[in-house]
Amino acid sequence: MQVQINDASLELVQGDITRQDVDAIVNAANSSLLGGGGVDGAIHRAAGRELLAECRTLGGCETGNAKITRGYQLQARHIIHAVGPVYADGKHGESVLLASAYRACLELASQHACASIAFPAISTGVYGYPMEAAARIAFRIILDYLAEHPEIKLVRYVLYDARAFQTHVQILEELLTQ
Ligand code: AR6
Repeated sequence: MQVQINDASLELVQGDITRQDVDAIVNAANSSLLGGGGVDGAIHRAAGRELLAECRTLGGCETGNAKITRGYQLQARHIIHAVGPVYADGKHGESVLLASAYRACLELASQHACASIAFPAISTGVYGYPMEAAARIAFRIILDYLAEHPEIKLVRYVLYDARAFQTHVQILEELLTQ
């Protein structure tokens, strides 16, 4: 699925974030920035050991924020390590923190001249954020940002499995018809 916002595209694809040929890919990291499972593990494996060495110099990252590194063995020039919230019950500021993590990634992409960026569904795996709610927040932030920042030409949202992909298509269609 592809949506046009001025000169930019928002694409939804099913696939593996580590294999995206974009300027920057986003990692769903934890606040240590020293690796983990899920997307984080896959990115560290694909980028190689130099990534961990650079991450060790960053001093971690607070929830709702993001930090950028080189992409090493990835096709992507940069990796933006975002720390989404652990979902408790929706009453602990999770939505604000998730929105803030997405916005921080987009701002870093702008600052580092990344015209194309690929996101995974941050916080929807180990961190337990309900997928529909997370998708609404992610798309709202991305669509608003693209409308105001012509330097970003492509946002690709990468869903790992068919069910997640279908859910996201449905949510984006809903948002666009509101
Ligand atoms: N490409 C795209 N999406 C993926 C991939 C992939 N290769 N692998 C998994 N997903 P998660 P979180 C999907 O758990 O919830 C780590 O240990 C997955 O199906 O990677 O933010 C970190 O170190 C899910 O929908 O990230 C943290 O400790 C989504 O990506 C913690 O997990 C995110 O799942 C972060 O948890």
